[in-house]
Amino acid sequence: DQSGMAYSVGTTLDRFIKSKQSDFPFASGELSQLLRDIALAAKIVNRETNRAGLANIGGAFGQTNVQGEEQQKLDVIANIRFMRALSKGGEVCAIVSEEEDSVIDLQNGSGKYVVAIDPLDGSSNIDVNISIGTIFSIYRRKTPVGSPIQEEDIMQPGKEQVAAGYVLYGSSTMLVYTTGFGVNGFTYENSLGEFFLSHPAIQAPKDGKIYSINEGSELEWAPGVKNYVDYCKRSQYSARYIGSLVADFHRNLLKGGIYAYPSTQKNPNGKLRLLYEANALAFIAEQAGAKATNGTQRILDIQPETLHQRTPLWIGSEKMVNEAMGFLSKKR
Ligand code: AHM
Ligand code: MG
Repeated sequence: DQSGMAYSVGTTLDRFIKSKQSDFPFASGELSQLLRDIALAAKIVNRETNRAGLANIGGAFGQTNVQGEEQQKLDVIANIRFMRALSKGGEVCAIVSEEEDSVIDLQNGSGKYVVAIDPLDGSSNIDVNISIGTIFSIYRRKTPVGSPIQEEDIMQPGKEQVAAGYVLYGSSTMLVYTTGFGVNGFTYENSLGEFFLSHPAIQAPKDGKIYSINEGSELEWAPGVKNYVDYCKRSQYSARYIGSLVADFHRNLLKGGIYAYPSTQKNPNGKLRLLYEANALAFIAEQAGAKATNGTQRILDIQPETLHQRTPLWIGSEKMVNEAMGFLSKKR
């Protein structure tokens, strides 16, 4: 519960996480530690993204790594940073990453948590200095701690998440997360190297006037999708599409809006990944009073079947998502 807690805007992330420990009276503090590990990796990735444009002239700035190797791509670097933070921290037993073909079983005898992560999402924006993001989901493993990881530990529906969040590397860097007690946002203060609580208890507007969809795919859409987008135009909504899911989602969460990556003829399941893209944002959306569906089913109820499975995604202000579903369900 948010009420009566001794924190205010200006609280650091560390202090906030500590103050929230009482949300989990019987917990050992491992989830809190895991969130701090993720925040630390986020700071490192933030540093790397900030100097990304210097990569080519990196040598001159001493940016080639100690082995003298060439600069790696930012998404690979981000994956390495998060993998390292998650595996060294000790709380995690297995990781699913967009950058890894299979599950990473850390063979950690004490880790309780499974993490699904997209270390750096928005690949088309990485090289051109446009906002990108990290998305993460945290689950408690189902089988006993210390035993080998099983499918049921990994293939959990989104409603089983114990925490989820994203980092937005934008005009400023933010970390937004939930542990199922509302959503809180933190802004990174570069010179102090700290995240500060800047957006406490985020509530998404119930309705909005922004729609975010890649209209380049219009010819591939089902009639319902086209009809809904036409409705958005008749209603004189604003089209806003960055092409970075975190950034598009974050804007709509704060301002009111809908993001859609629908099924198309070519890709009946759309493009986005259930385990490390849709689920985390769906959890955050619901915690902020917004909504997320694949067009027929609540995202958080979907039982995953494969690691990298895709799902259509309609996410954002409740009224807008409901309206969109109205159009999708009509035959023509
Ligand atoms: P990625 O994982 O390769 O970065 O792809 C995911 C991204 C999302 O951030 C974004 O919403 C979407 O792909 C944009 O796709 P498109 O360019 O097809 O509109
Ligand atoms: Mg991605």
